[in-house]
Amino acid sequence: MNAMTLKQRIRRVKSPYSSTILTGARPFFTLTPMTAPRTVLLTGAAGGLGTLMRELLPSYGYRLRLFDRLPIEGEPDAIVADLADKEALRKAVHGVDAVIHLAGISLESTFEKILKANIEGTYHLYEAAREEGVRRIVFASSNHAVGFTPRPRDGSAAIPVNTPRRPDTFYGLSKGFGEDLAALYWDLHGIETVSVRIGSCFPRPTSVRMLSIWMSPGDCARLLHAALTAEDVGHTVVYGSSANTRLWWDLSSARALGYEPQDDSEEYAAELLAEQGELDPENPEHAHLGGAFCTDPPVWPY
Ligand code: NAI
Ligand code: 15L
Repeated sequence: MNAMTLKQRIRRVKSPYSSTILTGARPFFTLTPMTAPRTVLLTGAAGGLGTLMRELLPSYGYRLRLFDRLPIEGEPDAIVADLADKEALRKAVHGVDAVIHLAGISLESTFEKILKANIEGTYHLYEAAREEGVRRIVFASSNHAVGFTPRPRDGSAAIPVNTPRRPDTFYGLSKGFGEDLAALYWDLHGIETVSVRIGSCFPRPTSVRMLSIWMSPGDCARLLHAALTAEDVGHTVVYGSSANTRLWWDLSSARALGYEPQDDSEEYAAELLAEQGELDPENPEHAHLGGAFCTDPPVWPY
């Protein structure tokens, strides 16, 4: 447990854009309410998950500001910029209540590309948030931060959220970096983050492995909403998935935020098992959480 109280942390953060003054002597050290963020920056808005969330999150009352290096059809106000562009990021976070950070390379790539987009890019985002007084970030981490963890076999315990990191790729390594950056910005600057180790979030699961880690788009929106609105999260790491019958990990830290998953991949099980068969424990692609990311090179389907 950290020694400093939440209020003490908040006092240390310079935010010229909010109005509640906590300390008379230092008018720019302020508290921005975190329980009901309205304007949320969605980075990676042009991507697969960004597109799904653009459809679902507005029904929770959020006004989304969109950011991606690619333009988005029908969204002339979206900010088209790279995470390397610090000035664009600073403008993008100006005045928002929270950020959902999805932008980045979402699969394995070269170290140099991962370094630019996922490591430096995430650092630039946190720096912009610090400079502009943003109080809450939801970071899209990944199961690949712990991808070399052996998958639970029948009867063995679910993987806890504090399992040691075992990245399966440079990509997974960058997600571990993002989680640690989030912890640092909480401890040092009082910026709260929920790091969501997403399993596989697609309209439907497409592999037997995904039956254990799938998160339906509806459940993803529910989890992001919980991560944006839960009180006093500090830095919290959660797994992101639906309430799958074959779940491999422990969802309790996500549930503690108020997340109540509604979906279960089991409705796709018969079809996928008939197509692909049961996972074979002798096959290295099937032995670990990260699936084929644990092979060199990683191959589809994951
Ligand atoms: P995606 O690849 O479809 O979308 C990523 C978006 O980020 C793209 O629109 C891309 O243009 C943008 N982007 C990449 N580099 C950028 C840069 N340097 N500057 C600005 N924009 C940049 O990926 P997807 O599936 O939508 O995933 C979103 C996030 O969630 C990623 O961070 C990914 O690692 C994470 N995630 C996704 C999972 C999933 O099942 N979809 C599972 C685990 C993690
Ligand atoms: C991820 O981290 C990827 O971004 C996504 O495309 C899927 O491959 C997912 O993991 C997975 O493990 O299925």
